[in-house]
Amino acid sequence: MVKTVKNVLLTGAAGRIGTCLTAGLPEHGYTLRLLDRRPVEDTLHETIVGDVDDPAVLARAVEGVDAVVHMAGNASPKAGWEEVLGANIDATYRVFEAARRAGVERVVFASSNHAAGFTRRQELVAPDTPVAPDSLYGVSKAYGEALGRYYSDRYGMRVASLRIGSFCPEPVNARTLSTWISPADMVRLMHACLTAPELTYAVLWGVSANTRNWWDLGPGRALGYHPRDDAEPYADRMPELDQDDPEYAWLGGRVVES
Ligand code: 15L
Repeated sequence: MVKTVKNVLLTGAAGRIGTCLTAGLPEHGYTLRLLDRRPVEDTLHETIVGDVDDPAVLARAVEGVDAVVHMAGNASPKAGWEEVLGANIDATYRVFEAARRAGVERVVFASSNHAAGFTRRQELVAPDTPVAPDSLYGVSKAYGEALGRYYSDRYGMRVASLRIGSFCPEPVNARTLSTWISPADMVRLMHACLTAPELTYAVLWGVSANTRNWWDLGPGRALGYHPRDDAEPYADRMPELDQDDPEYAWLGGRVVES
Protein backbone atom coordinates (compact mmCIF):
# COMPACT_ATOMS: atom_id res chain seq x y z
CA MET A 1 0.00 0.00 0.00
CA VAL A 2 1.24 3.48 -0.82
CA LYS A 3 1.70 5.58 2.28
CA THR A 4 0.25 9.10 2.21
CA VAL A 5 2.99 11.63 2.73
CA LYS A 6 2.25 14.18 5.42
CA ASN A 7 5.42 14.90 7.36
CA VAL A 8 8.31 16.03 5.20
CA LEU A 9 11.93 16.80 6.02
CA LEU A 10 13.29 19.56 3.79
CA THR A 11 17.08 19.82 3.73
CA GLY A 12 18.64 23.03 2.46
CA ALA A 13 15.57 24.88 3.68
CA ALA A 14 17.32 28.27 3.77
CA GLY A 15 18.35 28.04 0.11
CA ARG A 16 16.48 29.58 -2.82
CA ILE A 17 14.45 26.51 -3.72
CA GLY A 18 14.14 25.53 -0.06
CA THR A 19 12.60 28.91 0.77
CA CYS A 20 10.14 28.54 -2.12
CA LEU A 21 9.10 25.06 -0.99
CA THR A 22 8.77 26.19 2.63
CA ALA A 23 6.28 28.79 1.49
CA GLY A 24 4.42 26.66 -1.06
CA LEU A 25 4.19 23.09 0.22
CA PRO A 26 2.12 23.63 3.38
CA GLU A 27 -0.95 24.65 1.38
CA HIS A 28 -0.92 21.12 -0.05
CA GLY A 29 -1.31 19.79 3.47
CA TYR A 30 2.28 18.90 4.35
CA THR A 31 3.85 19.47 7.73
CA LEU A 32 7.44 20.49 7.20
CA ARG A 33 10.55 20.00 9.26
CA LEU A 34 13.24 22.37 8.05
CA LEU A 35 16.95 21.56 8.17
CA ASP A 36 19.77 23.89 7.24
CA ARG A 37 23.13 24.82 8.68
CA ARG A 38 22.13 28.46 8.27
CA PRO A 39 19.34 29.84 10.40
CA VAL A 40 16.02 29.63 8.55
CA GLU A 41 13.86 32.72 8.61
CA ASP A 42 10.70 30.89 9.51
CA THR A 43 8.76 30.61 12.69
CA LEU A 44 5.88 28.50 11.42
CA HIS A 45 7.68 25.19 11.10
CA GLU A 46 9.84 22.94 13.21
CA THR A 47 13.41 23.94 12.40
CA ILE A 48 16.72 22.24 12.98
CA VAL A 49 19.87 24.29 12.52
CA GLY A 50 22.65 21.84 11.83
CA ASP A 51 24.74 20.07 9.25
CA VAL A 52 23.78 16.90 7.41
CA ASP A 53 27.28 15.57 8.07
CA ASP A 54 26.46 15.45 11.79
CA PRO A 55 24.92 11.96 12.31
CA ALA A 56 23.03 13.05 15.43
CA VAL A 57 21.47 16.00 13.64
CA LEU A 58 20.49 13.85 10.68
CA ALA A 59 19.05 11.04 12.79
CA ARG A 60 16.87 13.55 14.62
CA ALA A 61 15.87 15.22 11.35
CA VAL A 62 14.59 12.06 9.65
CA GLU A 63 12.81 10.64 12.67
CA GLY A 64 9.09 10.18 12.04
CA VAL A 65 8.93 11.78 8.60
CA ASP A 66 7.21 10.19 5.60
CA ALA A 67 9.45 11.77 2.98
CA VAL A 68 12.71 13.65 2.58
CA VAL A 69 13.18 16.43 0.06
CA HIS A 70 16.94 16.74 -0.28
CA MET A 71 17.80 20.21 -1.52
CA ALA A 72 20.94 20.83 0.55
CA GLY A 73 24.24 20.93 -1.27
CA ASN A 74 26.58 23.11 -3.24
CA ALA A 75 24.47 24.49 -6.10
CA SER A 76 27.26 26.07 -8.13
CA PRO A 77 28.27 24.54 -11.48
CA LYS A 78 31.67 26.13 -10.78
CA ALA A 79 32.22 24.20 -7.56
CA GLY A 80 35.54 22.39 -7.27
CA TRP A 81 36.17 18.82 -6.18
CA GLU A 82 36.57 19.48 -2.45
CA GLU A 83 33.33 21.44 -2.43
CA VAL A 84 31.21 18.81 -4.20
CA LEU A 85 32.88 15.99 -2.31
CA GLY A 86 31.57 17.10 1.05
CA ALA A 87 28.40 19.02 0.27
CA ASN A 88 27.02 16.85 -2.54
CA ILE A 89 28.65 13.44 -2.63
CA ASP A 90 29.18 12.57 1.02
CA ALA A 91 26.12 14.46 2.26
CA THR A 92 23.75 12.86 -0.27
CA TYR A 93 24.83 9.38 0.80
CA ARG A 94 24.31 10.31 4.44
CA VAL A 95 20.83 11.60 3.75
CA PHE A 96 19.73 8.51 1.78
CA GLU A 97 21.21 6.20 4.39
CA ALA A 98 19.63 8.05 7.32
CA ALA A 99 16.29 7.98 5.49
CA ARG A 100 16.60 4.23 4.94
CA ARG A 101 17.48 3.56 8.56
CA ALA A 102 14.49 5.58 9.70
CA GLY A 103 12.15 3.70 7.32
CA VAL A 104 11.38 6.77 5.20
CA GLU A 105 9.63 5.57 2.07
CA ARG A 106 10.09 8.52 -0.30
CA VAL A 107 13.02 10.76 -1.18
CA VAL A 108 13.13 13.56 -3.73
CA PHE A 109 16.65 14.44 -4.79
CA ALA A 110 17.64 17.76 -6.34
CA SER A 111 19.66 16.72 -9.35
CA SER A 112 20.39 19.19 -12.12
CA ASN A 113 20.31 19.60 -15.87
CA HIS A 114 24.10 19.73 -15.54
CA ALA A 115 24.12 15.95 -14.92
CA ALA A 116 23.42 15.79 -18.66
CA GLY A 117 24.80 19.20 -19.65
CA PHE A 118 27.21 17.80 -22.23
CA THR A 119 24.27 16.64 -24.36
CA ARG A 120 23.65 18.46 -27.65
CA ARG A 121 20.54 20.58 -27.63
CA GLN A 122 17.76 18.82 -29.51
CA GLU A 123 13.99 18.49 -29.53
CA LEU A 124 12.48 16.79 -26.52
CA VAL A 125 15.37 15.19 -24.71
CA ALA A 126 14.06 12.42 -22.44
CA PRO A 127 14.56 13.06 -18.73
CA ASP A 128 16.51 9.84 -18.36
CA THR A 129 18.87 10.69 -21.21
CA PRO A 130 22.26 9.18 -20.26
CA VAL A 131 24.37 11.18 -17.86
CA ALA A 132 26.83 13.50 -19.59
CA PRO A 133 28.02 15.84 -16.86
CA ASP A 134 29.39 19.22 -17.89
CA SER A 135 31.23 19.93 -14.63
CA LEU A 136 32.27 18.30 -11.36
CA TYR A 137 29.01 19.69 -10.03
CA GLY A 138 27.22 17.74 -12.79
CA VAL A 139 29.23 14.65 -11.85
CA SER A 140 28.07 14.98 -8.25
CA LYS A 141 24.45 15.18 -9.41
CA ALA A 142 24.85 12.13 -11.66
CA TYR A 143 26.23 10.31 -8.63
CA GLY A 144 23.21 11.39 -6.55
CA GLU A 145 20.90 10.01 -9.23
CA ALA A 146 22.77 6.68 -9.17
CA LEU A 147 22.50 6.59 -5.40
CA GLY A 148 18.75 7.19 -5.63
CA ARG A 149 18.42 4.40 -8.14
CA TYR A 150 20.35 2.08 -5.84
CA TYR A 151 18.20 2.86 -2.79
CA SER A 152 15.10 2.33 -4.89
CA ASP A 153 16.21 -1.00 -6.40
CA ARG A 154 17.86 -2.34 -3.26
CA TYR A 155 15.54 -1.10 -0.54
CA GLY A 156 12.28 -0.33 -2.36
CA MET A 157 12.50 3.37 -1.59
CA ARG A 158 10.43 5.61 -3.87
CA VAL A 159 12.86 8.09 -5.33
CA ALA A 160 12.55 10.98 -7.78
CA SER A 161 15.67 12.68 -9.11
CA LEU A 162 14.83 16.09 -10.49
CA ARG A 163 17.05 17.43 -13.26
CA ILE A 164 16.26 20.99 -12.37
CA GLY A 165 16.67 23.68 -15.02
CA SER A 166 16.96 27.35 -14.10
CA PHE A 167 15.00 28.17 -10.98
CA CYS A 168 14.32 31.89 -10.75
CA PRO A 169 11.37 34.25 -10.24
CA GLU A 170 11.43 35.00 -13.96
CA PRO A 171 13.64 34.14 -16.96
CA VAL A 172 16.93 36.05 -16.85
CA ASN A 173 18.55 35.36 -20.24
CA ALA A 174 17.93 33.71 -23.62
CA ARG A 175 18.83 30.22 -22.37
CA THR A 176 16.28 30.40 -19.58
CA LEU A 177 13.49 30.80 -22.15
CA SER A 178 14.01 27.05 -22.51
CA THR A 179 15.28 26.05 -19.06
CA TRP A 180 13.14 28.12 -16.68
CA ILE A 181 11.20 26.60 -13.82
CA SER A 182 9.04 29.05 -11.96
CA PRO A 183 8.61 28.95 -8.18
CA ALA A 184 4.95 27.92 -8.54
CA ASP A 185 5.85 25.07 -10.89
CA MET A 186 8.61 23.95 -8.55
CA VAL A 187 5.98 23.52 -5.82
CA ARG A 188 3.71 21.67 -8.28
CA LEU A 189 6.55 19.36 -9.28
CA MET A 190 7.42 18.58 -5.68
CA HIS A 191 3.79 17.94 -4.76
CA ALA A 192 3.52 15.49 -7.67
CA CYS A 193 6.66 13.65 -6.55
CA LEU A 194 5.39 13.44 -2.98
CA THR A 195 2.01 12.02 -4.00
CA ALA A 196 2.48 9.90 -7.16
CA PRO A 197 1.41 6.38 -6.11
CA GLU A 198 3.23 4.78 -9.05
CA LEU A 199 6.62 6.31 -8.28
CA THR A 200 9.35 3.73 -7.85
CA TYR A 201 12.37 5.46 -9.37
CA ALA A 202 12.14 8.33 -11.82
CA VAL A 203 14.35 10.98 -13.32
CA LEU A 204 12.32 14.04 -14.28
CA TRP A 205 13.12 17.40 -15.80
CA GLY A 206 12.44 20.27 -13.44
CA VAL A 207 11.23 22.79 -15.98
CA SER A 208 8.11 24.87 -16.62
CA ALA A 209 5.82 24.50 -19.64
CA ASN A 210 8.04 26.76 -21.74
CA THR A 211 7.13 27.15 -25.40
CA ARG A 212 10.84 26.75 -26.19
CA ASN A 213 11.41 23.72 -23.97
CA TRP A 214 13.68 21.09 -25.37
CA TRP A 215 13.13 18.75 -22.43
CA ASP A 216 10.36 16.16 -22.48
CA LEU A 217 7.73 16.81 -19.85
CA GLY A 218 5.80 13.62 -20.73
CA PRO A 219 7.19 11.42 -17.94
CA GLY A 220 6.64 14.24 -15.43
CA ARG A 221 3.05 14.70 -16.56
CA ALA A 222 2.50 10.95 -16.24
CA LEU A 223 3.44 11.27 -12.57
CA GLY A 224 1.06 14.18 -12.06
CA TYR A 225 3.27 17.21 -12.74
CA HIS A 226 1.27 19.73 -14.73
CA PRO A 227 3.33 22.92 -15.06
CA ARG A 228 1.42 26.12 -15.79
CA ASP A 229 4.10 28.72 -16.42
CA ASP A 230 5.83 29.58 -19.70
CA ALA A 231 8.88 31.80 -20.25
CA GLU A 232 7.64 32.97 -23.65
CA PRO A 233 6.14 36.31 -22.56
CA TYR A 234 9.71 37.34 -21.59
CA ALA A 235 11.18 36.49 -25.01
CA ASP A 236 11.03 40.05 -26.35
CA ARG A 237 13.51 41.17 -23.73
CA MET A 238 16.14 38.52 -24.65
CA PRO A 239 18.66 38.64 -27.50
CA GLU A 240 18.52 35.79 -30.04
CA LEU A 241 21.31 33.27 -29.54
CA ASP A 242 23.74 32.27 -32.25
CA GLN A 243 23.37 28.54 -32.89
CA ASP A 244 27.12 28.04 -32.35
CA ASP A 245 26.95 29.72 -28.98
CA PRO A 246 27.47 27.01 -26.31
CA GLU A 247 24.59 28.62 -24.47
CA TYR A 248 22.42 27.43 -27.37
CA ALA A 249 24.27 24.28 -28.46
CA TRP A 250 24.47 22.32 -25.19
CA LEU A 251 21.93 21.45 -22.54
CA GLY A 252 24.24 22.82 -19.87
CA GLY A 253 24.92 26.07 -21.76
CA ARG A 254 28.18 27.89 -21.08
CA VAL A 255 28.98 25.60 -18.18
CA VAL A 256 30.45 23.18 -20.73
CA GLU A 257 33.30 25.69 -21.16
CA SER A 258 33.99 26.39 -17.51
C1 15L B 1 21.90 24.46 -11.65
O1 15L B 1 21.87 23.25 -11.39
C2 15L B 1 22.50 25.41 -10.70
O2 15L B 1 22.30 25.06 -9.35
C3 15L B 1 22.06 26.84 -10.93
O3 15L B 1 22.96 27.69 -10.27
C4 15L B 1 21.99 27.18 -12.42
O4 15L B 1 23.29 27.11 -12.99
C5 15L B 1 21.09 26.18 -13.13
O5 15L B 1 21.52 24.85 -12.90
C6 15L B 1 21.00 26.43 -14.65
O6 15L B 1 21.40 25.58 -15.44
O7 15L B 1 20.52 27.52 -15.01
